[in-house]
Parts: sequence; C-alpha cells; structure tokens
Amino acid sequence: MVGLACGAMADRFPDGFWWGTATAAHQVEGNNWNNDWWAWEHQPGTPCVEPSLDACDHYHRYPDDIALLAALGFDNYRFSIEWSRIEPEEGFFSKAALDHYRRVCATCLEHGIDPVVTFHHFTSPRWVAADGGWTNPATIDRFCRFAEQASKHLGDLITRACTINEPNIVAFLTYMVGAFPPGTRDKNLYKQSQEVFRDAHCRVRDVIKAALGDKPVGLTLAMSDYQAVPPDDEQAVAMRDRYRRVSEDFYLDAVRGDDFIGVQTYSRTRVGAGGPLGPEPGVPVLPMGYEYYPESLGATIRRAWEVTGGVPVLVTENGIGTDDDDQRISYLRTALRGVLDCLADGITVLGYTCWSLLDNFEWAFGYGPKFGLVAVERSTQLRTAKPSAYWLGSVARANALVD
Ligand code: GCO
Repeated sequence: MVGLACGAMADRFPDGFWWGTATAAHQVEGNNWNNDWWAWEHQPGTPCVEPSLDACDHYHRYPDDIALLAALGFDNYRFSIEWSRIEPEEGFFSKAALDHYRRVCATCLEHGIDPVVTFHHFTSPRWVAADGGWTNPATIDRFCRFAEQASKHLGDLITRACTINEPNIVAFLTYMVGAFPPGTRDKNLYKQSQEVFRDAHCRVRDVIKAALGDKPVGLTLAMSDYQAVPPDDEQAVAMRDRYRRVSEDFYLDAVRGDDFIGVQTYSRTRVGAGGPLGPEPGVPVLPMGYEYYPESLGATIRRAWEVTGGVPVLVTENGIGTDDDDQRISYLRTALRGVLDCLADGITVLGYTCWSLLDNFEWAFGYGPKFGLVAVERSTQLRTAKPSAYWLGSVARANALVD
C-alpha cells in the first residue's frame, strides 16, 4: 500500500503546472498569402508537396477551437500572430488584424484559457523576405517595431509570450537544407541568420517585456537528443558536441537570465564520427523521417536546464505525427514520464504544451503528417477530437499521469 501511495505521488505534477496545446498562424489560419511561405508553396521547384490554402480556417473558427480546447481540460493555448497580416507593408499596421488577435486572446480568457502568444513562427511578410529576411540585420529593427505595436495592442490580454520559434530550425532548413524560403543553400548565410536571430531574440524580449510587465517572455528552441554512437567513441562524442554547440548552445548561452526557455523536442539524432547516422535499425521511423523516440524530451529538458545554468523550462512543443492515435498516447505517456523524472531531480519545468491542437499544414510536408489531438476534415472543416485529446485532457485535469 505504501509503495502504491508513493507511486501515485510520483505521478503527480506540481501544483500550478501548465497544460496546453499549440498551433502556428500559417499552419492553421488559412490564406496567409502575404508571407514568404505562401510564395514558396506556389513557386515551382520547391520541396513543398502542396499549398496551405484554407488550412484549418482557424482565422474564422478560432472560437469553436478554443471552446473545444477548454472543454478537453487544458488551461492554455499557444498560438502565433501573423506579422504579414498585422504589417502588410512596411510601416503600415492593420488595426483590424490586431483587433482580430485581441478577440482571439479575449476568447481564450473567457474560457479560462491563458493566451501564450508567439511573435514569429517561421513566416515573414513578403516585404521583409524581399530585403534579405533573417540574414539582414535591418530585420531586427523591423521585427522590434512590429513587436512593439503588437505587444502594446495585445499585452494586457497575453499571459506569456514566445519571441521567435525555433530560429535554429529556420536557419538550418533554409540555408543548409533549402527546404524553407528562399531555399538558398549557403553556409555563410546560415551563420549570418543564426546571428541575426539570436540578436533579434535578445532585443525583442525587452521590447515585449516593456509591454507585458512581469509576465514571462522566452525563446522557443528546437532541441534534439543528440547521442554519440558508439557512446564512448571520442570522435563521435566530439562530433555530437559540435552539433549541440552550433544548433542549440549558440542560443542557450544567450537566454541565461530569461524567464523561461521553451524546449521543443520530437526525437533524437544519432551522431557518429562522420556526422548524423540516421535511424537505428529496428526502431520505428515516423512519417517525418525520424525515429519514434519519446525519451528525447526528458534528455533535452535536462540539457536546456544545464546549459542555461537553471533557466526554468517550459515544454512549448512535443508530440508526434502519426496516423495511429494509440501510438500518440504511448508517445505522450513516455514523454511525460520523462518530465516527471526531471521534476523529481529538482529541475524546474513550468508546463507541457502538446504540438498540436489540430491536424494542420506541416510546412513542406503539406497535410500528410497528423500531429493533431483533433482531426480536421478539410473539405468540411469538421473537427473530431481523437482519443489522445481526451486522454491528455484527463491528464491535464488530474495534473497527474493517470490512465
Ligand atoms: C516546428 C514548428 C511546428 C511543427 C512541429 C512538427 O517545431 O517545426 O514549431 O511548426 O509543425 O514541430 O514538426
């Protein structure tokens, strides 16, 4: 009995732990035609398999989506505001677009849902992209001006803010892989955009904080559980550390002292002496091309905490693109077990945010990968909550890993 009681205790999350789901404007709103991604989706020769078009029509259906999220048992909703709607041409701000996002925030609050707002999630207005995008340091001033307008307009309704989503992924997939617009593969531009993004975070954080007062503001970073293979091979360890330094520590070093670091993790990366090795034979591979590896979340939380010298961690994304909803539940359960282990070891983890509320537009992959807790039938825009939505909602309500 005593053992059982202890087990039950160990499955509880701390009081006040935040439970949310996430989306991003371009992936769900629909018709964001004035940004660089829309142009990219319609440009011949890119790796995009299909255009986003109406997406999930969340721009109009957000009241129902937020009501559903609340009914499922979550307490916060992480979404992004679309710069190209708010500032469609340089220096011209749309009050109607800002008012739209005020209504989104207000709808959240009416349902007891905390709005967690991301100021940049992968997309930039066409006019920003046309002038060098995130390789041009002038983008930092422009982004800060946009963030100042937006945070002044929305700040009283925002509970927490994320500055820039996964700058490390944007820089890498744009300038090293060529899968994000403008797709120019160039190592120097990669380095340059990393610098611009890092400086942008440091500056915009203060701009947003000026409007939000003492509400938490932080960066969200894509993190992978980098593993040396074999673990004791010196060269493999050196190569693994190189990947970590370039992709993650470059940002983690810059966020010391921030209110939180947003950890976003999906899988691991096995690294040998010569570089990444790909999936291990026998480990299931997901439609995104990486391994089913839910243990990666605990590992990356630990690393973020360590490298930042103890910045509180907020899991701002974690989830799985799969057609098998039972597999999603298993994945989430193991990942959350990892969060509990981190908490038991004294690491401050503020909350958990599942990617994603809805099946949505997965960038160059189009609508194929299904990350949603809620299915979307795109011809009718009908939403259907999956068993995983009820499962995670019940975990959120209980604030414990229950069956
Ligand atoms: C990212 C983004 C999301 C993705 C998600 C699944 O991390 O790439 O924040 O836009 O859809 O990660 O790949």
